[in-house]
Amino acid sequence: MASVRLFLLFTLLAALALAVPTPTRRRGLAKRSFKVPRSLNKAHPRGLNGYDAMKKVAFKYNMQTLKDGFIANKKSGKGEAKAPPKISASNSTTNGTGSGTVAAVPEENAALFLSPVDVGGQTLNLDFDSGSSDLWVFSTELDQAKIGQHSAFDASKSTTFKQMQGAQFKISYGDGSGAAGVVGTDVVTIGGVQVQNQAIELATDVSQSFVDDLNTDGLVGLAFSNLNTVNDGTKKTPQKTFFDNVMGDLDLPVFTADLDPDGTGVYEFGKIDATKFEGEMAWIPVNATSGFWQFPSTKFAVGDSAFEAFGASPAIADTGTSLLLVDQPIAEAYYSAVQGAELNQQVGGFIYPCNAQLPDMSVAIGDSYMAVIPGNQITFATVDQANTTCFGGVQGNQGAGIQIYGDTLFKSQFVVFNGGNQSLGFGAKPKA
Ligand SMILES: *[C@@H]1O[C@H](CO)[C@@H](O)[C@H](O)[C@H]1NC(C)=O
Ligand SMILES: *[C@@H]1O[C@H](CO)[C@@H](O)[C@H](O)[C@H]1NC(C)=O
Ligand SMILES: *[C@@H]1O[C@H](CO)[C@@H](O)[C@H](O)[C@H]1NC(C)=O
Ligand SMILES: *[C@@H]1O[C@H](CO)[C@@H](O)[C@H](O)[C@H]1NC(C)=O
Ligand SMILES: CC(=O)N[C@H]1CO[C@H](CO)[C@@H](O)[C@@H]1O
Repeated sequence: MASVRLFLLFTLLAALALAVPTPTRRRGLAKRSFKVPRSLNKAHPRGLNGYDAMKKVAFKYNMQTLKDGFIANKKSGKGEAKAPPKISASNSTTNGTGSGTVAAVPEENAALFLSPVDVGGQTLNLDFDSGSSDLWVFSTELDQAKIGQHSAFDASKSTTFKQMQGAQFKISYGDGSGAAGVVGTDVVTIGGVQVQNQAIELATDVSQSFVDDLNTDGLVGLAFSNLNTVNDGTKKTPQKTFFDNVMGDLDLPVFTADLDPDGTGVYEFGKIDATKFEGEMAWIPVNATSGFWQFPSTKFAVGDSAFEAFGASPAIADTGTSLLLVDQPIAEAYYSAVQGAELNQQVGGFIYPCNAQLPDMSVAIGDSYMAVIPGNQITFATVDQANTTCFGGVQGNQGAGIQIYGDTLFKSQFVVFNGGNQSLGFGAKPKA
Protein backbone atom coordinates (compact mmCIF):
# COMPACT_ATOMS: atom_id res chain seq x y z
CA MET A 1 0.00 0.00 0.00
CA ALA A 2 2.68 2.45 1.04
CA SER A 3 4.72 1.64 -2.03
CA VAL A 4 1.70 2.16 -4.26
CA ARG A 5 1.27 5.57 -2.69
CA LEU A 6 4.94 6.29 -3.16
CA PHE A 7 4.68 5.24 -6.77
CA LEU A 8 1.72 7.56 -7.25
CA LEU A 9 3.60 10.33 -5.56
CA PHE A 10 6.55 9.88 -7.86
CA THR A 11 4.29 9.77 -10.90
CA LEU A 12 2.67 12.95 -9.72
CA LEU A 13 6.00 14.63 -9.11
CA ALA A 14 7.22 13.55 -12.53
CA ALA A 15 4.08 14.97 -14.07
CA LEU A 16 4.62 18.24 -12.30
CA ALA A 17 8.04 18.37 -13.91
CA LEU A 18 9.74 21.57 -12.82
CA ALA A 19 7.01 22.53 -10.40
CA VAL A 20 8.70 21.82 -7.11
CA PRO A 21 6.56 22.17 -4.02
CA THR A 22 8.60 22.45 -0.83
CA PRO A 23 7.73 21.09 1.65
CA THR A 24 4.70 19.00 0.81
CA ARG A 25 2.76 19.74 3.94
CA ARG A 26 -0.79 20.97 4.03
CA ARG A 27 -1.44 24.60 3.41
CA GLY A 28 -1.93 26.53 6.57
CA LEU A 29 0.32 24.27 8.62
CA ALA A 30 3.60 25.13 7.02
CA LYS A 31 4.78 28.03 4.98
CA ARG A 32 6.22 27.18 1.64
CA SER A 33 7.68 28.19 -1.68
CA PHE A 34 7.35 26.85 -5.20
CA LYS A 35 8.73 27.31 -8.69
CA VAL A 36 6.99 27.61 -12.03
CA PRO A 37 8.85 27.31 -15.30
CA ARG A 38 8.37 29.87 -18.02
CA SER A 39 8.89 28.25 -21.37
CA LEU A 40 8.70 29.06 -25.02
CA ASN A 41 5.75 27.68 -26.94
CA LYS A 42 7.59 25.69 -29.57
CA ALA A 43 4.38 24.74 -31.33
CA HIS A 44 3.80 28.31 -32.30
CA PRO A 45 4.38 28.82 -36.02
CA ARG A 46 6.23 32.07 -35.58
CA GLY A 47 7.61 34.18 -32.83
CA LEU A 48 6.81 37.76 -32.08
CA ASN A 49 8.57 40.21 -34.36
CA GLY A 50 9.47 43.73 -33.37
CA TYR A 51 6.34 45.19 -34.88
CA ASP A 52 4.11 42.65 -33.10
CA ALA A 53 5.86 43.37 -29.82
CA MET A 54 5.29 47.11 -30.21
CA LYS A 55 1.67 46.51 -31.20
CA LYS A 56 1.07 44.32 -28.19
CA VAL A 57 2.39 46.79 -25.65
CA ALA A 58 0.61 49.66 -27.42
CA PHE A 59 -2.68 47.76 -27.14
CA LYS A 60 -2.09 46.97 -23.52
CA TYR A 61 -1.34 50.51 -22.46
CA ASN A 62 -3.52 52.33 -24.93
CA MET A 63 -0.52 53.90 -26.54
CA GLN A 64 0.28 55.42 -29.86
CA THR A 65 2.61 53.50 -32.13
CA LEU A 66 4.39 54.78 -35.15
CA LYS A 67 2.60 52.61 -37.61
CA ASP A 68 0.19 54.52 -39.81
CA GLY A 69 -3.29 54.22 -38.48
CA PHE A 70 -2.41 53.54 -34.89
CA ILE A 71 -4.10 56.55 -33.50
CA ALA A 72 -2.85 58.52 -30.54
CA ASN A 73 -5.58 57.54 -28.17
CA LYS A 74 -4.23 58.32 -24.74
CA LYS A 75 -6.35 61.40 -24.32
CA SER A 76 -9.60 60.15 -25.75
CA GLY A 77 -11.95 58.36 -23.42
CA LYS A 78 -12.28 54.62 -23.19
CA GLY A 79 -13.88 53.11 -26.23
CA GLU A 80 -13.85 56.38 -28.15
CA ALA A 81 -10.49 55.81 -29.70
CA LYS A 82 -10.39 54.70 -33.28
CA ALA A 83 -9.76 51.05 -33.83
CA PRO A 84 -6.44 50.35 -35.49
CA PRO A 85 -6.56 49.21 -39.11
CA LYS A 86 -6.54 45.51 -39.67
CA ILE A 87 -2.98 44.56 -40.33
CA SER A 88 -3.15 41.90 -42.99
CA ALA A 89 -0.85 38.93 -42.74
CA SER A 90 1.05 40.21 -45.74
CA ASN A 91 2.29 43.18 -43.78
CA SER A 92 4.17 41.11 -41.34
CA THR A 93 4.72 37.73 -42.88
CA THR A 94 6.10 38.35 -46.33
CA ASN A 95 9.43 39.76 -47.37
CA GLY A 96 8.05 43.23 -47.19
CA THR A 97 8.51 44.79 -50.55
CA GLY A 98 9.47 48.43 -50.55
CA SER A 99 11.62 49.21 -47.58
CA GLY A 100 12.49 45.58 -47.05
CA THR A 101 12.26 45.89 -43.31
CA VAL A 102 9.09 44.03 -42.45
CA ALA A 103 9.70 40.77 -40.69
CA ALA A 104 9.72 37.87 -43.02
CA VAL A 105 9.90 34.64 -41.15
CA PRO A 106 9.79 33.64 -37.54
CA GLU A 107 13.00 35.03 -36.15
CA GLU A 108 14.80 33.97 -33.06
CA ASN A 109 13.41 36.26 -30.45
CA ALA A 110 11.67 36.35 -27.13
CA ALA A 111 8.14 35.50 -28.13
CA LEU A 112 5.53 34.89 -25.50
CA PHE A 113 6.31 32.69 -22.62
CA LEU A 114 3.93 30.37 -20.98
CA SER A 115 3.60 28.67 -17.66
CA PRO A 116 1.33 25.73 -16.93
CA VAL A 117 -1.63 26.47 -14.69
CA ASP A 118 -4.22 23.95 -13.55
CA VAL A 119 -7.76 25.30 -13.37
CA GLY A 120 -10.29 22.79 -12.02
CA GLY A 121 -8.17 19.90 -13.29
CA GLN A 122 -7.60 21.37 -16.77
CA THR A 123 -4.14 22.54 -17.78
CA LEU A 124 -3.82 25.85 -19.57
CA ASN A 125 -0.73 27.70 -20.71
CA LEU A 126 -0.94 31.16 -19.27
CA ASP A 127 1.19 34.25 -19.46
CA PHE A 128 2.30 35.51 -16.02
CA ASP A 129 1.76 39.22 -16.27
CA SER A 130 2.91 41.63 -13.57
CA GLY A 131 1.27 44.41 -15.61
CA SER A 132 -2.37 43.39 -15.05
CA SER A 133 -4.53 41.79 -12.36
CA ASP A 134 -7.08 39.53 -14.03
CA LEU A 135 -6.79 35.74 -14.26
CA TRP A 136 -8.69 35.18 -17.48
CA VAL A 137 -8.79 32.17 -19.74
CA PHE A 138 -10.08 31.11 -23.12
CA SER A 139 -13.28 29.21 -22.40
CA THR A 140 -15.41 26.77 -24.36
CA GLU A 141 -18.16 29.40 -24.32
CA LEU A 142 -16.21 31.22 -27.00
CA ASP A 143 -17.01 30.58 -30.66
CA GLN A 144 -15.03 27.58 -31.87
CA ALA A 145 -13.58 29.78 -34.59
CA LYS A 146 -12.13 32.09 -31.97
CA ILE A 147 -10.78 29.23 -29.86
CA GLY A 148 -8.93 27.80 -32.83
CA GLN A 149 -5.87 25.97 -31.53
CA HIS A 150 -6.05 27.44 -28.04
CA SER A 151 -6.78 25.24 -25.04
CA ALA A 152 -10.07 26.44 -23.63
CA PHE A 153 -11.41 25.92 -20.13
CA ASP A 154 -14.65 23.90 -20.01
CA ALA A 155 -16.49 24.86 -16.82
CA SER A 156 -19.00 22.03 -17.28
CA LYS A 157 -16.18 19.49 -16.95
CA SER A 158 -14.93 20.91 -13.67
CA THR A 159 -16.57 19.55 -10.52
CA THR A 160 -15.20 22.43 -8.47
CA PHE A 161 -16.22 25.38 -10.64
CA LYS A 162 -18.77 27.76 -9.15
CA GLN A 163 -20.35 30.52 -11.16
CA MET A 164 -20.25 33.94 -9.52
CA GLN A 165 -23.81 35.13 -10.14
CA GLY A 166 -24.03 38.33 -12.13
CA ALA A 167 -20.29 38.91 -12.15
CA GLN A 168 -18.58 39.86 -15.37
CA PHE A 169 -15.26 41.19 -16.51
CA LYS A 170 -14.03 43.31 -19.34
CA ILE A 171 -10.45 44.13 -20.05
CA SER A 172 -10.35 46.90 -22.56
CA TYR A 173 -7.31 48.39 -24.13
CA GLY A 174 -8.95 51.57 -25.30
CA ASP A 175 -8.49 50.83 -28.98
CA GLY A 176 -11.27 48.27 -28.77
CA SER A 177 -9.10 45.21 -28.26
CA GLY A 178 -9.66 43.19 -25.14
CA ALA A 179 -11.50 40.29 -23.57
CA ALA A 180 -14.80 40.02 -21.76
CA GLY A 181 -16.89 37.33 -20.18
CA VAL A 182 -18.28 35.77 -17.05
CA VAL A 183 -16.68 34.98 -13.73
CA GLY A 184 -16.55 32.06 -11.35
CA THR A 185 -14.28 30.48 -8.82
CA ASP A 186 -12.38 27.26 -9.09
CA VAL A 187 -9.44 25.42 -7.62
CA VAL A 188 -6.34 26.86 -9.23
CA THR A 189 -3.04 25.05 -8.85
CA ILE A 190 0.25 26.63 -9.76
CA GLY A 191 3.51 24.88 -8.97
CA GLY A 192 1.70 22.43 -6.70
CA VAL A 193 0.11 25.13 -4.54
CA GLN A 194 -3.66 25.31 -4.56
CA VAL A 195 -6.03 28.18 -4.07
CA GLN A 196 -9.50 26.78 -3.42
CA ASN A 197 -11.67 29.68 -4.46
CA GLN A 198 -9.64 31.60 -6.98
CA ALA A 199 -11.66 33.97 -9.12
CA ILE A 200 -11.25 32.95 -12.72
CA GLU A 201 -12.63 34.91 -15.60
CA LEU A 202 -13.97 32.96 -18.58
CA ALA A 203 -13.74 34.81 -21.84
CA THR A 204 -16.92 34.65 -23.89
CA ASP A 205 -15.49 37.20 -26.26
CA VAL A 206 -11.95 38.10 -27.19
CA SER A 207 -10.73 40.56 -29.78
CA GLN A 208 -8.98 39.41 -32.90
CA SER A 209 -5.54 40.20 -31.54
CA PHE A 210 -6.00 37.54 -28.87
CA VAL A 211 -7.43 35.07 -31.38
CA ASP A 212 -4.33 35.57 -33.51
CA ASP A 213 -2.02 35.19 -30.55
CA LEU A 214 -1.83 31.42 -30.54
CA ASN A 215 0.70 31.48 -27.73
CA THR A 216 -1.61 32.35 -24.92
CA ASP A 217 -4.69 30.67 -23.48
CA GLY A 218 -5.06 33.54 -21.04
CA LEU A 219 -3.26 35.54 -18.41
CA VAL A 220 -2.37 35.32 -14.75
CA GLY A 221 -2.34 38.92 -13.60
CA LEU A 222 0.25 39.60 -10.90
CA ALA A 223 -0.17 43.34 -10.40
CA PHE A 224 -2.15 44.68 -7.42
CA SER A 225 -5.72 43.51 -6.94
CA ASN A 226 -7.22 47.01 -7.28
CA LEU A 227 -6.55 46.77 -11.03
CA ASN A 228 -8.81 43.71 -11.34
CA THR A 229 -11.71 44.42 -13.70
CA VAL A 230 -14.47 42.16 -12.28
CA ASN A 231 -17.76 43.99 -11.73
CA ASP A 232 -21.40 43.20 -11.05
CA GLY A 233 -22.73 45.16 -13.99
CA THR A 234 -22.98 48.43 -12.14
CA LYS A 235 -19.94 48.70 -9.92
CA LYS A 236 -16.43 47.32 -9.60
CA THR A 237 -16.08 44.23 -7.42
CA PRO A 238 -12.35 43.59 -7.78
CA GLN A 239 -11.24 40.04 -7.06
CA LYS A 240 -7.99 39.00 -5.47
CA THR A 241 -5.14 37.87 -7.69
CA PHE A 242 -3.62 34.42 -7.25
CA PHE A 243 -0.59 36.03 -5.63
CA ASP A 244 -2.74 37.94 -3.14
CA ASN A 245 -4.47 34.68 -2.26
CA VAL A 246 -1.30 32.63 -1.67
CA MET A 247 0.85 35.37 -0.19
CA GLY A 248 0.00 34.59 3.43
CA ASP A 249 0.93 30.93 2.96
CA LEU A 250 4.36 31.62 1.54
CA ASP A 251 7.65 31.65 3.47
CA LEU A 252 8.17 35.18 2.16
CA PRO A 253 5.41 37.31 0.60
CA VAL A 254 7.23 37.49 -2.73
CA PHE A 255 7.51 36.15 -6.23
CA THR A 256 10.66 36.42 -8.27
CA ALA A 257 11.35 36.58 -11.99
CA ASP A 258 14.55 34.92 -13.13
CA LEU A 259 14.67 35.10 -16.90
CA ASP A 260 17.45 33.88 -19.15
CA PRO A 261 18.70 35.79 -22.20
CA ASP A 262 16.42 33.65 -24.40
CA GLY A 263 13.41 34.73 -22.33
CA THR A 264 12.72 31.36 -20.76
CA GLY A 265 13.25 31.06 -17.05
CA VAL A 266 11.59 30.52 -13.73
CA TYR A 267 9.08 32.31 -11.56
CA GLU A 268 9.48 31.42 -7.93
CA PHE A 269 6.93 32.16 -5.25
CA GLY A 270 7.80 32.46 -1.56
CA LYS A 271 11.58 32.44 -1.75
CA ILE A 272 14.49 34.64 -2.80
CA ASP A 273 17.23 32.47 -4.27
CA ALA A 274 20.39 34.39 -3.43
CA THR A 275 22.46 32.29 -5.86
CA LYS A 276 20.67 33.91 -8.80
CA PHE A 277 22.19 37.37 -8.52
CA GLU A 278 25.46 39.07 -7.65
CA GLY A 279 26.10 41.41 -4.77
CA GLU A 280 23.58 43.03 -2.46
CA MET A 281 19.95 43.19 -3.47
CA ALA A 282 18.70 46.75 -3.91
CA TRP A 283 15.20 47.38 -2.51
CA ILE A 284 13.00 50.03 -4.06
CA PRO A 285 9.59 51.00 -2.63
CA VAL A 286 6.79 50.86 -5.21
CA ASN A 287 3.88 53.24 -5.55
CA ALA A 288 0.95 50.84 -5.83
CA THR A 289 -1.74 53.50 -6.09
CA SER A 290 -2.23 52.88 -9.80
CA GLY A 291 -2.21 49.11 -9.23
CA PHE A 292 1.08 48.67 -11.06
CA TRP A 293 4.51 47.82 -9.71
CA GLN A 294 5.47 51.45 -10.24
CA PHE A 295 8.65 53.31 -9.30
CA PRO A 296 10.57 56.44 -10.31
CA SER A 297 13.21 56.11 -13.02
CA THR A 298 14.84 59.40 -13.92
CA LYS A 299 18.50 58.52 -14.41
CA PHE A 300 19.98 56.76 -17.40
CA ALA A 301 23.31 55.94 -18.96
CA VAL A 302 24.29 55.09 -22.50
CA GLY A 303 27.58 53.27 -22.16
CA ASP A 304 29.54 55.33 -19.63
CA SER A 305 27.70 58.51 -20.36
CA ALA A 306 25.18 59.13 -17.57
CA PHE A 307 22.44 61.74 -17.56
CA GLU A 308 19.40 62.72 -15.53
CA ALA A 309 16.01 63.14 -17.18
CA PHE A 310 14.09 65.48 -14.90
CA GLY A 311 10.38 64.86 -15.16
CA ALA A 312 10.81 61.42 -16.67
CA SER A 313 7.62 59.35 -16.60
CA PRO A 314 7.18 56.82 -13.80
CA ALA A 315 8.20 53.29 -14.73
CA ILE A 316 6.48 49.95 -14.14
CA ALA A 317 7.90 46.43 -14.00
CA ASP A 318 5.93 44.31 -16.48
CA THR A 319 6.72 40.65 -17.11
CA GLY A 320 3.97 40.62 -19.76
CA THR A 321 5.84 42.97 -22.09
CA SER A 322 8.78 41.91 -24.22
CA LEU A 323 10.45 45.29 -24.68
CA LEU A 324 11.78 48.08 -22.50
CA LEU A 325 9.95 51.30 -23.31
CA VAL A 326 11.50 54.53 -22.09
CA ASP A 327 10.44 58.12 -22.71
CA GLN A 328 11.01 58.94 -26.38
CA PRO A 329 13.97 61.35 -25.87
CA ILE A 330 15.79 58.68 -23.88
CA ALA A 331 15.37 56.11 -26.64
CA GLU A 332 16.61 58.75 -29.08
CA ALA A 333 19.65 59.38 -26.86
CA TYR A 334 20.44 55.68 -26.83
CA TYR A 335 20.17 55.16 -30.58
CA SER A 336 22.12 58.32 -31.36
CA ALA A 337 25.05 56.29 -30.02
CA VAL A 338 24.37 53.40 -32.41
CA GLN A 339 25.88 53.62 -35.92
CA GLY A 340 23.21 53.43 -38.60
CA ALA A 341 20.24 53.37 -36.21
CA GLU A 342 16.98 54.92 -37.35
CA LEU A 343 13.41 55.25 -36.23
CA ASN A 344 11.54 53.27 -38.87
CA GLN A 345 7.87 54.07 -39.43
CA GLN A 346 7.07 50.82 -41.14
CA VAL A 347 8.45 48.53 -38.48
CA GLY A 348 7.24 50.82 -35.73
CA GLY A 349 10.45 51.40 -33.85
CA PHE A 350 14.21 51.82 -33.76
CA ILE A 351 16.20 49.52 -36.04
CA TYR A 352 19.90 49.28 -36.83
CA PRO A 353 22.39 47.16 -38.73
CA CYS A 354 22.77 43.88 -36.83
CA ASN A 355 26.55 44.27 -36.89
CA ALA A 356 26.42 47.63 -35.06
CA GLN A 357 28.28 48.00 -31.78
CA LEU A 358 25.62 48.47 -29.09
CA PRO A 359 26.51 50.33 -25.91
CA ASP A 360 25.17 49.16 -22.56
CA MET A 361 21.97 50.86 -21.44
CA SER A 362 21.46 51.68 -17.77
CA VAL A 363 18.13 52.67 -16.23
CA ALA A 364 17.59 53.83 -12.67
CA ILE A 365 15.27 51.77 -10.51
CA GLY A 366 14.23 54.26 -7.84
CA ASP A 367 16.90 56.56 -6.45
CA SER A 368 19.59 54.12 -5.50
CA TYR A 369 20.02 51.43 -8.14
CA MET A 370 21.14 51.49 -11.76
CA ALA A 371 20.18 48.37 -13.73
CA VAL A 372 22.71 47.74 -16.50
CA ILE A 373 21.50 46.03 -19.67
CA PRO A 374 24.55 44.78 -21.57
CA GLY A 375 24.79 45.92 -25.18
CA ASN A 376 24.72 42.31 -26.37
CA GLN A 377 21.26 41.85 -24.79
CA ILE A 378 19.62 44.85 -26.44
CA THR A 379 18.54 43.28 -29.73
CA PHE A 380 14.99 41.94 -29.71
CA ALA A 381 14.67 40.45 -33.19
CA THR A 382 15.93 40.65 -36.72
CA VAL A 383 13.62 42.26 -39.23
CA ASP A 384 14.69 40.75 -42.53
CA GLN A 385 15.45 37.27 -43.79
CA ALA A 386 19.13 37.99 -44.29
CA ASN A 387 19.40 39.02 -40.63
CA THR A 388 21.15 42.26 -41.53
CA THR A 389 18.72 44.65 -39.83
CA CYS A 390 17.79 44.37 -36.17
CA PHE A 391 14.93 45.67 -34.03
CA GLY A 392 15.91 47.01 -30.64
CA GLY A 393 14.60 45.70 -27.35
CA VAL A 394 14.78 49.28 -26.07
CA GLN A 395 12.12 51.49 -27.65
CA GLY A 396 10.40 54.83 -27.08
CA ASN A 397 6.96 55.13 -25.46
CA GLN A 398 5.64 57.74 -27.92
CA GLY A 399 4.85 60.14 -25.10
CA ALA A 400 2.56 57.71 -23.31
CA GLY A 401 3.45 59.13 -19.90
CA ILE A 402 4.64 55.81 -18.52
CA GLN A 403 7.84 53.84 -19.00
CA ILE A 404 7.27 50.12 -19.31
CA TYR A 405 10.15 47.89 -18.30
CA GLY A 406 9.67 44.38 -19.68
CA ASP A 407 11.78 41.38 -20.59
CA THR A 408 14.67 43.40 -22.05
CA LEU A 409 15.35 44.41 -18.45
CA PHE A 410 14.46 41.10 -16.75
CA LYS A 411 17.04 39.21 -18.81
CA SER A 412 19.86 40.99 -17.02
CA GLN A 413 18.19 41.43 -13.63
CA PHE A 414 16.86 39.07 -11.00
CA VAL A 415 13.72 40.81 -9.79
CA VAL A 416 11.78 40.29 -6.56
CA PHE A 417 8.17 41.45 -6.37
CA ASN A 418 7.54 41.94 -2.66
CA GLY A 419 3.82 42.13 -1.85
CA GLY A 420 4.52 42.28 1.89
CA ASN A 421 6.03 45.76 1.99
CA GLN A 422 5.23 46.71 -1.61
CA SER A 423 8.75 46.94 -2.91
CA LEU A 424 10.88 45.60 -5.72
CA GLY A 425 14.23 43.94 -5.18
CA PHE A 426 16.83 44.12 -7.96
CA GLY A 427 20.04 42.16 -8.30
CA ALA A 428 22.29 41.91 -11.36
CA LYS A 429 22.29 38.43 -12.87
CA PRO A 430 25.69 36.85 -13.41
CA LYS A 431 26.91 37.63 -16.95
CA ALA A 432 25.82 34.92 -19.36
C1 LIG B 1 10.91 36.59 -50.52
O1 LIG B 1 12.28 36.50 -50.75
C2 LIG B 1 12.68 35.28 -51.28
C3 LIG B 1 14.21 35.25 -51.32
O2 LIG B 1 14.72 36.52 -51.64
C4 LIG B 1 12.03 35.12 -52.66
O3 LIG B 1 12.39 33.88 -53.23
C5 LIG B 1 10.52 35.17 -52.50
O4 LIG B 1 9.89 35.12 -53.77
C6 LIG B 1 10.11 36.43 -51.81
N1 LIG B 1 8.68 36.40 -51.50
C7 LIG B 1 7.90 37.43 -51.65
C8 LIG B 1 6.48 37.24 -51.27
O5 LIG B 1 8.29 38.51 -52.05
C1 LIG C 1 11.03 45.19 2.12
O1 LIG C 1 11.39 43.91 2.54
C2 LIG C 1 12.70 43.52 2.21
C3 LIG C 1 12.87 42.05 2.50
O2 LIG C 1 12.48 41.77 3.81
C4 LIG C 1 13.67 44.42 2.98
O3 LIG C 1 15.00 44.01 2.78
C5 LIG C 1 13.46 45.82 2.46
O4 LIG C 1 14.30 46.72 3.15
C6 LIG C 1 12.03 46.26 2.58
N1 LIG C 1 11.87 47.42 1.73
C7 LIG C 1 11.14 48.45 2.06
C8 LIG C 1 11.07 49.56 1.06
O5 LIG C 1 10.52 48.51 3.09
C1 LIG D 1 1.73 57.45 -6.81
O1 LIG D 1 1.10 57.23 -8.06
C2 LIG D 1 -0.08 57.98 -8.24
C3 LIG D 1 -0.75 57.47 -9.48
O2 LIG D 1 0.16 57.25 -10.50
C4 LIG D 1 0.30 59.45 -8.26
O3 LIG D 1 -0.85 60.23 -8.46
C5 LIG D 1 0.98 59.82 -6.95
O4 LIG D 1 1.43 61.15 -7.01
C6 LIG D 1 2.16 58.91 -6.67
N1 LIG D 1 2.66 59.12 -5.33
C7 LIG D 1 3.94 59.36 -5.10
C8 LIG D 1 4.31 59.53 -3.66
O5 LIG D 1 4.77 59.46 -5.97
C1 LIG E 1 18.69 34.31 -39.73
O1 LIG E 1 18.53 33.93 -38.39
C2 LIG E 1 17.71 32.80 -38.24
C3 LIG E 1 17.47 32.60 -36.77
O2 LIG E 1 18.65 32.64 -36.05
C4 LIG E 1 18.37 31.60 -38.88
O3 LIG E 1 17.55 30.46 -38.76
C5 LIG E 1 18.56 31.92 -40.37
O4 LIG E 1 19.26 30.87 -40.97
C6 LIG E 1 19.36 33.22 -40.53
N1 LIG E 1 19.38 33.56 -41.93
C7 LIG E 1 20.52 33.88 -42.55
C8 LIG E 1 20.36 34.25 -44.01
O5 LIG E 1 21.59 33.91 -41.98
C1 LIG F 1 3.16 49.21 -45.06
C2 LIG F 1 2.25 48.29 -45.75
O1 LIG F 1 2.64 47.46 -46.56
N1 LIG F 1 0.98 48.43 -45.45
C3 LIG F 1 -0.07 47.62 -46.05
C4 LIG F 1 -0.53 46.54 -45.07
O2 LIG F 1 -1.63 45.83 -45.60
C5 LIG F 1 -2.75 46.65 -45.84
C6 LIG F 1 -3.89 45.72 -46.24
O3 LIG F 1 -3.44 44.76 -47.17
C7 LIG F 1 -2.41 47.68 -46.91
O4 LIG F 1 -3.52 48.53 -47.13
C8 LIG F 1 -1.23 48.51 -46.44
O5 LIG F 1 -0.83 49.41 -47.44
